[in-house]
Parts: sequence; structure tokens; C-alpha cells
Amino acid sequence: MAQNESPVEKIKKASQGLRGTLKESLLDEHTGAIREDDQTLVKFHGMYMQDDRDRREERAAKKLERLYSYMIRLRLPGGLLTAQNWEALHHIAGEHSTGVIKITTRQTVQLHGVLKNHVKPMIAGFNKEHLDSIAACGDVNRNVTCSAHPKFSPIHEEVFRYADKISTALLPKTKAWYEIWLDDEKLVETTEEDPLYQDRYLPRKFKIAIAIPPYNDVDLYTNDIGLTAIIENHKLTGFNVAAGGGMGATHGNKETYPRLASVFGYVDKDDLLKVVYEIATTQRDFGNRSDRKLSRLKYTIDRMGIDVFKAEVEKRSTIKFAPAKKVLFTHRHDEYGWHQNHEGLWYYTAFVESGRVLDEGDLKMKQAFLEIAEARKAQFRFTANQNLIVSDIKAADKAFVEEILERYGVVASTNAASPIRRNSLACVAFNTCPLALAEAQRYLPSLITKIETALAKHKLQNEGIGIRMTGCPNGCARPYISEIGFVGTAYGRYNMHLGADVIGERLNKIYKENLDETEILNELDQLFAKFAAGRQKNESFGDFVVREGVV
Ligand code: SRM
Ligand code: SF4
Repeated sequence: MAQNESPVEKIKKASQGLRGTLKESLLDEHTGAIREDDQTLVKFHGMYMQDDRDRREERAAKKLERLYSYMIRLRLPGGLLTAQNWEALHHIAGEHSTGVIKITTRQTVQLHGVLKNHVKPMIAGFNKEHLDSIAACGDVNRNVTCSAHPKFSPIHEEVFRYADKISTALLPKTKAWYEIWLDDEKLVETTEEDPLYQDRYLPRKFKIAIAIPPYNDVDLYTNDIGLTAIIENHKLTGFNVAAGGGMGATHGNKETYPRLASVFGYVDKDDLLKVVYEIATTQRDFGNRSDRKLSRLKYTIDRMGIDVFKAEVEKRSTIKFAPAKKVLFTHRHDEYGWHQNHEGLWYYTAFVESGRVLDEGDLKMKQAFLEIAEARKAQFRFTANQNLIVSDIKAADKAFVEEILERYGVVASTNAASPIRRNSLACVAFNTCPLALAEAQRYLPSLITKIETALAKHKLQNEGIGIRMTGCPNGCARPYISEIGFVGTAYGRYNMHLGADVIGERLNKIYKENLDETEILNELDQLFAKFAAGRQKNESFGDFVVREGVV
């Protein structure tokens, strides 16, 4: 395969532990961009070079280069920030980015619009808080997600620590991040030994999620490795391991497809890290390195066959998978509002539309969270549904936190969101995502307002049908496991997918292609009419369209 390796493979190998010429690129004051190869390498440091797509024409007319800036994504296994971390993040966002704190579908945060000369000061700010962006992007293991519902699970903390352990075990060994962004002394001449990633890293991005039944809020089967915590007699014994999930596809390329992870079996908790590690090494050694469109683990597993892949992992780890334990998932969406956990601590799950924390009109989320953080009265947990849990609040502090959430409109906005809006997800898309073909987070809220009207017409306004939208087929808001999924094809046009189940165990199917808004609303109006008339008791919309043969 070596002679067919994709250009990215060559860049990785020549990079001297992901260093490339990033230092030189940063010093070049003639451009807001960085060198081409460095644009690939910077991703491994948790950053993307982007440009403001809304301003391309205006800049071109003035013969100016594109308005380049950087997006940074933090590595936050399990998605937790302390009060002090949040306060720092608030100020860093204000000083160095657009100011919007964007909660992602992988339980972390991104800041957008960071100009080149702001990148290092921004990272220095994060580093003071012991926060980093190492391996938040790139061909490595990404942010490990973990169910964010402490209320029902006394073993949450123990499981949550596995997210951290896995993240640490799969971190690249290179110290380039510290050298480049924090001016640390160069520790080695060429590159550090890295038994896992070597000099070639993985063939492609790699994602791991941990679900704690009955919650599948992390959409575990959409990950390269999806782990289910097994709790027996109130104790964590081990994990069911599934592998080969992924959402990304390319319009018109039949070789690409979304896939749910295949369940390999159960492993004892003490064996987990070894098994996860060897799934990664097997993908490292057998994954496709010539065609990046076919290099995710899901394609490696389908090419090799599940049994052959699994046997290779067993051989490398010397651990045999036991039959998977029976698990039951009943929830995927976040539990909004107030909840108390087994220790008596309080949690408030706030609805954050498209994960965008900002101050707008009567809803001043940023201000509310800042004041709570300044008072050190809570921690901040992100959910994989782009929401925020103001968490770990002592009973004595609840009234204080509640007053702030109410004063700044957070409670009112969470309460006012309709069931369908609360269950919606949209990816970033325009204006920063270079791959967007259509709008998503800037458009879905207004489309939902119209869908709410259609639902009310058929007396379905209390149905929390899951709707997800992405600006392209890469699937960043996991639209292929949504009851209704919209996938951008061109500006203002979307493929409509229907028929996933409520819990994230069945993919949907394409229903109609290239619809504009009028066509979307017409289709939904007819489908909602049929659903209202013909549904069985407690039947979900996704199950209904499958039973009726709509898809
Ligand atoms: Fe994603 C690429 C945003 C979760 C599949 N994703 C991108 C980029 C970086 C575009 C790019 O390559 O230049 C987007 C940056 C937009 C921007 O301006 O911020 C982007 N992805 C996002 C986020 C921010 C969406 C959001 O609104 O929350 C999510 C960040 C997660 C995180 O914190 O790490 C995000 N991306 C996902 C998910 C969902 C998940 O992981 O649970 C998926 C589907 C699952 C999967 O990986 O299969 C996903 N993103 C992709 C893909 C398709 C990968 C593939 O296998 O084909 C790309 C494109 C690529 O890698 O070539 C992509
Ligand atoms: Fe960009 Fe496509 Fe991901 Fe949306 S789904 S953020 S448009 S890559």
C-alpha cells in the first residue's frame, strides 16, 4: 500500500512528531494563513484553519486574502469543566474569539474566529487552567464521550474516570503541542517514541464513547468504539464493546455509508484499556491509508469481516470477548430542568439551542454561567446533545443558582422550548465550516418554528420527534440515527432521511432528495397527517414510518 499512500500520510511521517513548520508558519506576518502542510498538522493540535465564508466575495472584490482564522476544540474527556475553568473559558472566548462558546456533539467546546496572533495567547490561557486541545482533531483518538446523567447512576464517577483513562492511554506521545504553542524547550531532536501512533498515526480520526444504561445520550453505536458500562449488583463489572460505527458519507459515492458499531462482546473492566488499545493498533495496521474516504474503522471491519477483525484484537490483547451482556437503553435525550443525584447534589440541565452559549436578547446564558462560575457554586458538564448541565450544586446553593438562571432567562428558555426543539441537533455548517453545502445551526431553529406549526395542526405538538440537520453528508450532528434527518446537498436544499428509532439503535433511510423548505414542509405535513391518523399506542414517528413502509 505504501506507494499509494495519500498525501496526508506523507505529511504525518515527515512532520517530526507533528511539528512540521508550524513555528515558522505562525511567525509569518504577511498572511493570516499557515502553510498548506501545517494546515493538516494543526488539526492534531486541536485546531482548524478556517475562513469566514460569508465574507469571501467581499474580500475577493477588494483583492484581499480570505479572512483566515482558527477554530480550537478542547480535549475534555466526559465533558467536565470546573467553575474556575468556566470563568477562564468565558474570558478567553471574549478576548480571543467571536465570544460564542460552542458546545459540540462530542461533549466539548469550540471557539471560532481566533486570529493567528491570538492563538498562542489563547492556548497559554487554557494551559494555565490545565486545559489542552491535544488530539481533539486529527488522525488520533478524539474526545472520549461519556453519559452525562449523574442523577440515576451512583457509579457515574467511576465510569466517567474511564473516559479520562482511555483518553490518556491513547494520547500521542509527542510534546510538540507544548513546544509550539507554549514555547517549551525542545526536548528531543527529532521525535519521541510512540508505540501506538509510531510516525504514521491512525489512518483516520478515531472516536470512543461510553454509555451508562439506560442512557444512550452519547449515541454509542456511531463511534469507532462504543462501550456500554455493565453494572451488576450496583457495581461496575465491565463493558460491552462495540466497534466500527461512523456517520460520514459522501454524496454520490456508494462506497461510503453510515454504519452502526458491531457488538464484539463483553470484557472485564480491568481488561478494557488493553482491548481498546489493540482495536486502535489493529485499525492502525489494517486501515486504508490510500483513500481517506474509506479509511475509517468501519470500512476496515467490513473489508476484513467482523470475525477476522475481532480475532485479531483477541490475539493482540490476549483477551477473549465473552458474550455481550444484556442491556436496555430507554433514554437518549437530555433530562432538562432540575434533578437531584444520589449524593443530594443538584443538577440543572439547560437547553442550549445548537450548543451556542451567548447573550442574546432576554436570554443571557453567558452572563448567567459566568456569575455562577464566579461564585464557585457549580461545575459545568456538557452533553453529547450540545446542552449544558450546571452540576454538583450543594443543596444550600441551589436557590442562589436558580435565581441567576431565572434572572438571565435560562429557565424560561429551557421551559419554553417545545419537545421537538429540545430534541433537535444541528451542526455548525456556515459560516465557518469549509465543507458545508447548506446551512444547519443558523437555519434549523427557524425551520423548527415552522415544523411546530405543522405538528400543532395535527395535534402532535407534544411529540418530541428527533430532528437533526447537517450542512453536508459528513454527519456531525449524527443525522442518520435521527427519526427525521436533514442532510445538506446544496444551499437551501436537503436530503430527507426517515425512520431511525428513538434510542439510537437503528439507522434511518433516505426518503426524498434535494428538498427546499416548501417541499420539506409539504412532505412533513402529509407524513404528520398519516402519523396522527394511523399510529399505534405510544408508537414513535420513526417506528411508524418503517411499519407503514414509508421508507
Ligand atoms: Fe465533524 C469534519 C464540526 C462531530 C463527522 N466536523 C468537521 C469539521 C472539522 C470540518 C473540517 O473538516 O474542516 C467541522 C468544523 C465546523 C466548524 O466550523 O466548527 C466539524 N463535528 C463538528 C462539530 C463541531 C459539530 C457540532 O456542531 O457539534 C462536532 C465536534 C465534535 C468534537 O467535539 O469532537 C463534530 N463530526 C462529528 C460527528 C459526531 C460524533 O462524533 O459523535 C461526526 C459523525 C461521527 C463520525 O465521525 O463518523 C463527524 N466531521 C465528520 C466528518 C466525516 C468523517 C468521515 O468518516 O467521513 C468530517 C469530515 C472529515 O473528517 O473529512 C468532519
Ligand atoms: Fe461541516 Fe458537514 Fe460537519 Fe456540518 S456535517 S459541520 S457542514 S463537515
